[in-house]
Amino acid sequence: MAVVDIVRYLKENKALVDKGLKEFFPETNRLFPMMYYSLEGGKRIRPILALTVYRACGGENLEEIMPVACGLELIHTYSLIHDDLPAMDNDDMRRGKRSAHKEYGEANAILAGDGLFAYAFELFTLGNGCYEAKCAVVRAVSRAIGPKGVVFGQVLDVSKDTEPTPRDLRYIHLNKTARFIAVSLECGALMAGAPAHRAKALQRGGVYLGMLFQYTDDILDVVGKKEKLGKTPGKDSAVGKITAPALYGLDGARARARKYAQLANKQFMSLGEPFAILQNITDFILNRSY
Ligand code: GRG
Repeated sequence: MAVVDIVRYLKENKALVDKGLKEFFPETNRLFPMMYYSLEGGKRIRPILALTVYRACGGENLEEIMPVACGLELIHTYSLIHDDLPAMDNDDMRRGKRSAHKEYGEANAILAGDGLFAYAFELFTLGNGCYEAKCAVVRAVSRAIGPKGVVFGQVLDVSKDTEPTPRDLRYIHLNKTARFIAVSLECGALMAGAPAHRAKALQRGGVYLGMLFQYTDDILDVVGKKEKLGKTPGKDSAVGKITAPALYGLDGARARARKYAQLANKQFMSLGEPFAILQNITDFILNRSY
């Protein structure tokens, strides 16, 4: 595997995504600044994964992938706004500042989320990618985030009616987080016109990467620092959420996170040298502190 300065790679690509997002946010009306407020400050992991895979699959035209990459970030941000609402996790802080409902009130926060969600699908249709690829992106994303994906994962996450089992945890992590990370990789492949078997292989690796991502998120909720996380740690355990450390202890959760990293890397390695950067990203996520 080639030596890559992964911190620099992520920083450069985050800057690229931030620039792309800014261009999609002219001050059209007073809703747009409220939507943009919540967009600022994220790590941009999902769009970076889409860009990375797009390039690894031979894609060379940023104008083709950028609207899709930004659309993914809009949907992710929408999910954070709604996740923070009093009816859900009731978080006052997000991305290092007041969460949307604290800043603008609950009704405006809900609407800013709705605006981001709808605008994302408009972005998926923009750019000079081919019609079939855009359609495939809309289908794949809708499936990953809909009633058999993220929304269902969130239903399980907010329900407190059963004694949690390892199976419950796996199912929540898979639906709430992993499917969305996985579809971000798949979108990169689809926009680059990669063959279906390659897009599927990337999606499979993305599921392991997404499971790893949620494990490290759970672990950071226990050991992370507020200044680095940009949100208050300890909230999940305080409200009795089912998390990896709650079920397996910190060491057990860390061991399982390493296992998911290995599974992701095995899958990415099988795809050949152009995809090696995904192994660097996996290792970064395994060891992340924010
Ligand atoms: C239809 C997408 C959709 C959602 C509706 C509200 C809801 C249902 C789902 C919430 C899902 C959720 C918030 C999952 C947590 C995923 C997660 C690990 C978030 C943190 O992601 P980071 O660390 O955050 O990438 P930044 O701020 O860096 O982008």
